[in-house]
Amino acid sequence: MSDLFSLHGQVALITGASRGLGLAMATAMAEAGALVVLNGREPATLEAAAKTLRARGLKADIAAFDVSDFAACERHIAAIAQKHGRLDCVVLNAGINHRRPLLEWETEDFLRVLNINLTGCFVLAREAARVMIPAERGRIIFTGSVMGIVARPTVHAYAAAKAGLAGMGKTLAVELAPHGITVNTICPGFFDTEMNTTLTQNPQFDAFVKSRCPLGRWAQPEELGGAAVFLASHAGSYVTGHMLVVDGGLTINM
Ligand code: GCO
Repeated sequence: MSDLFSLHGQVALITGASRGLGLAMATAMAEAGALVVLNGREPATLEAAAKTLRARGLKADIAAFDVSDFAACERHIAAIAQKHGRLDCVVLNAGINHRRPLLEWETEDFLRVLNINLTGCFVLAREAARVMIPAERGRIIFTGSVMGIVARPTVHAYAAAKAGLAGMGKTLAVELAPHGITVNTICPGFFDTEMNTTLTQNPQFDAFVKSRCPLGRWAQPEELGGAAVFLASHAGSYVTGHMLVVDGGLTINM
């Protein structure tokens, strides 16, 4: 049983891993035995997170770069594979949100969200595939969202990017399957993260989440860890092109 979910000997890059869902998934993967490479923009924050993991006897390294700097994405994937001799899994999770009524949206803001949440993931997936294809195995995991499935107002670029990831996850799954690479999209529901503080602190939104979601509460970041370990490990070997919804039942509730 433990072998089924083991990531021992594997190297995984997790983007957006200084905090929130990225750090929670990285922690779970490190606990499953992986050497996790934490990505984010601030080296000091990343180093602190890596230090906390290492203090627990887990394996962690950092790679500080902005996922919307596409040249940096290319350089860093190559450097990680070179440094560690392999790259088994990428969890492409870094993301931002921008919430405005439609008529207040600047086109620039739309493009900024897409660059980080979607195009950066495309570039990183492509570069990871460059390493994984010769190895004839690999796991690519996107952090999508229930917002790629259902809708709420104001989060136009975020929803476009998350639906885009799920769609691209399927084309990549089909194209990369012959190379032994699986590609899946985890679709979180409403999690109690820093990115969502404006929502968790809004009494109306808080009440909405609690009533709309059958489990009746926000999720804690740790509750996403198992999904990442499952898709990265042998347990998920026959799962590809899938959207794994982790939303407390929100999207199946009428
Ligand atoms: C929003 C939230 C998102 C949600 C996400 C659910 O404004 O919709 O900020 O980050 O948490 O869409 O996965």
